[in-house]
Amino acid sequence: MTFQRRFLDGIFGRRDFGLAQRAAEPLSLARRALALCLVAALGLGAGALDAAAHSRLVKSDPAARAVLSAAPKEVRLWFNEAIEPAFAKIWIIPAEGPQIPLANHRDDADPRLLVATLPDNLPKGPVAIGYRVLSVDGHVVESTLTFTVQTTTQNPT
Ligand SMILES: [Cu+2]
Repeated sequence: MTFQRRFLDGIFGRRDFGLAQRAAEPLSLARRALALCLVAALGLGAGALDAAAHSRLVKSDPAARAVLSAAPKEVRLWFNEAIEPAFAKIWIIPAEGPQIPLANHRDDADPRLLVATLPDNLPKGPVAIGYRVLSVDGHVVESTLTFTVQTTTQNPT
């Protein structure tokens, strides 16, 4: 584990883990996460076995790129394996300003489901959600998803 960490740090540098916090490009983030896992797999010589143990998002509600007529009350993230909420983080990435952390909890009926409560004053337009979970194999998986809350054109005038 220590060797693995040092190996990764040597290649990517520690600062890279903080990059996600200011990155606005989900694609490059996803690529980076994939690269991390591949490098880790090579470093371990475990190949497919290690990649198979890596947490990944399989479904979400709202779905990525969904366009909604009303602001949702929560974000639900389903993973391919059980997630430990204590080591999970979900946050809103505003167009400007600091991240807004969201309280999250695991669904009692499904250990693979993480639920984050959204604020009531969620602005209309695109909403970017960041999430970070700890895989069973010890790798941190971080990515984003974006959905859009439609601007209503109802004007009571
Ligand atoms: Cu992994």
